[in-house]
Amino acid sequence: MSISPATSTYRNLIGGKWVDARSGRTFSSVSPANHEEVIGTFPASGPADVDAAVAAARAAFPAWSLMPAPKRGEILFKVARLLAEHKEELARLMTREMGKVLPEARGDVQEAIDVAYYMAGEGRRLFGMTVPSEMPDKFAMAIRRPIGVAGIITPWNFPIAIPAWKLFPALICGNTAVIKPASDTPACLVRFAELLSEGGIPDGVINVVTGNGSDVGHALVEHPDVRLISFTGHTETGVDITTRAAPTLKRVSLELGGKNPIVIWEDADLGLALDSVVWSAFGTSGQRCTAASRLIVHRNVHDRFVEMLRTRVAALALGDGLDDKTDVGPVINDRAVERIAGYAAIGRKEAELVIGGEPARDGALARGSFFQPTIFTEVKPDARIAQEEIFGPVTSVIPVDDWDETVRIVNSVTYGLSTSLFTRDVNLAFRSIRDFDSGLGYVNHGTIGAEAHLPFGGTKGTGNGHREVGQAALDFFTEWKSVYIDYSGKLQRAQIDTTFVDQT
Ligand code: UN1
Repeated sequence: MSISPATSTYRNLIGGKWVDARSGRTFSSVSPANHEEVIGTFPASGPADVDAAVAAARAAFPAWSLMPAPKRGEILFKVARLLAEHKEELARLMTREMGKVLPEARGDVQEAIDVAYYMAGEGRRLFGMTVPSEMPDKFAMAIRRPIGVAGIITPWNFPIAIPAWKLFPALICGNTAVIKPASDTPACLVRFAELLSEGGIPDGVINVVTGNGSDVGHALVEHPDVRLISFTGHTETGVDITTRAAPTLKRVSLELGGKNPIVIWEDADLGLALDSVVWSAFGTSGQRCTAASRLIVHRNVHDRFVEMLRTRVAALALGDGLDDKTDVGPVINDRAVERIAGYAAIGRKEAELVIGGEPARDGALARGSFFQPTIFTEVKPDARIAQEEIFGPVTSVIPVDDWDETVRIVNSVTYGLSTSLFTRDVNLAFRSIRDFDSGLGYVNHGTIGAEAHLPFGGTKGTGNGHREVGQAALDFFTEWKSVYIDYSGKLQRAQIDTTFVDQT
């Protein structure tokens, strides 16, 4: 296994070799904090590169899937240790490439390390089931089987954690993979793949193809030898992937958008709610699927809370995520600034602007893609800024008076990823868990910060019913095989020769 050169020219990883795109074309990744800083150049790949990567993954499948799972786990343990050794280097690369502040980038790498350890341990479990047979002298069990080549398409907002969420369960279950990283964060993924290779993942078991969605993504999703697709990103892309994957009957796992509410009840600890809101709404510059983009606040505390929030947000420092004085980094690129500014303009018509609402271009910020942390209040639950995912540092306050109305508003969006309630009332806390329609529910904690060993995913338009990480990930990346071993030495007909008790 050769390592990609130390220069800023990166290559695809296909069958253990670092190679250029067949076409020789390249694209660049630039820092969102400073567009003059080029992170590197990458292959602008196409269908021929995808074909080669899928062929390599397919060729590597028999040996990898037959390797005892505990041995695959040992490799993942080594990978986990290597990632931990390189945590700081990976975090700095991430901050340069996609902008999140360094402590958050470290958290992103830590999430990958956590998943690596968890899935490494799964190598000694991958529990199936044994059940008693309805016949005498007959054994019945179900075992998990690897499926084949997984196509993994990852976003830029968690450029190491989310590839880890998808890759490590895929690998421990015995699948091989072709990964297409987001075009905004290829360097993070290539460096991650280098460390995986160094940790002992055999050639061809993971393959990396960089490039855009229409050239690489489509080819991967439509490829007849790819059996699984795991995707995190925009809802429209998720729908398109589902459609393209249908003719070859692929299994598809989607993690899509969110419009996550934090409900602040009149009895809440407002100081705690404030800290949590600032973190959930403006962490990663609001670019998390789990970001709190709706604050549903009881009227009795609304004015006080909004004033507390305005004061805190006014003091947030925007800047380069590598600078430890920075609270909020850039957004991913100038297209994102334009999209967010478009929503801010809509918000001005629909609601009252409390603070922010503009791109941030003072001094050094002009070199990158920055948007002011923005709050609207008196937002109607059905306003566009309260319904559509903005994916930026913008949050909408919706005042409420009663609980039933609150539940209706929480559930009034097409998404169902993460919901949160701040209250001291234990009855309301349990009702929120029962009644808020979401895949993640928090009490006295913001909407972000899911841990790596519980299922992650959402209801309604957030996905298609699958969950990532934890045990749930194993269900996506394996297929069940039910096995019956009859040691009676005679024909025993299921459902027919069962004469022990008269069931009539
Ligand atoms: C995402 O926003 O796409 O719970 C993932 C969290 C993180 C993962 C977020 N652990 O916010």
